Amino acid sequence: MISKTMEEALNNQIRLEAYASQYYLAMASWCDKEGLEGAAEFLHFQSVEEKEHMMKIFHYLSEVDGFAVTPAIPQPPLEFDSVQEVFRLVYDHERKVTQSINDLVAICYKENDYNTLNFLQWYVEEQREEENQARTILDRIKLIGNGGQSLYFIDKEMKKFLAAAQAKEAADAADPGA
Ligand code: OFO
Repeated sequence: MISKTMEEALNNQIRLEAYASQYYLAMASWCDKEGLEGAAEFLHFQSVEEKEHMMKIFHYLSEVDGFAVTPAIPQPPLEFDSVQEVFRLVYDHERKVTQSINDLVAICYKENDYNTLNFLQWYVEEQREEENQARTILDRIKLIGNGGQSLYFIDKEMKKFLAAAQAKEAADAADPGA
């Protein structure tokens, strides 16, 4: 059992997660085109993660007798000015998602929906980590700067961020309650 207000709010979140998945996929493709293999792999991985975030809500809605709406997704941008711009946009988007999760939590209290509140705890934690990760990447890119070999070093760093994200995913899968 879920209220219409909560159902609609969760469907909005489904749309946002789906857009994040497409957005990061478009960024991955641009990075590939620019020869930034490490950044592309990282963004492909993030894109799949966002799809999983979407599906988790999708299944939750079915479980509580709600209706999960398959979202229409607007065309994301396909061209970017620089790898720095890409990760600034990732950071902006993650902050937007965090705000949206916080709004959902506020609705849970208004609706006395403690099931959904409990379900959303995973997202609260995930957003803290994702926002922190995006900010750290952006800081690292700024630190490396715009020198001659900067793109080479940025791309190398991105492979390390990917390895860390993959290790975290493996740890979460091994111990989902942690
Ligand atoms: Fe779905 O966590 Fe990023 O946006």
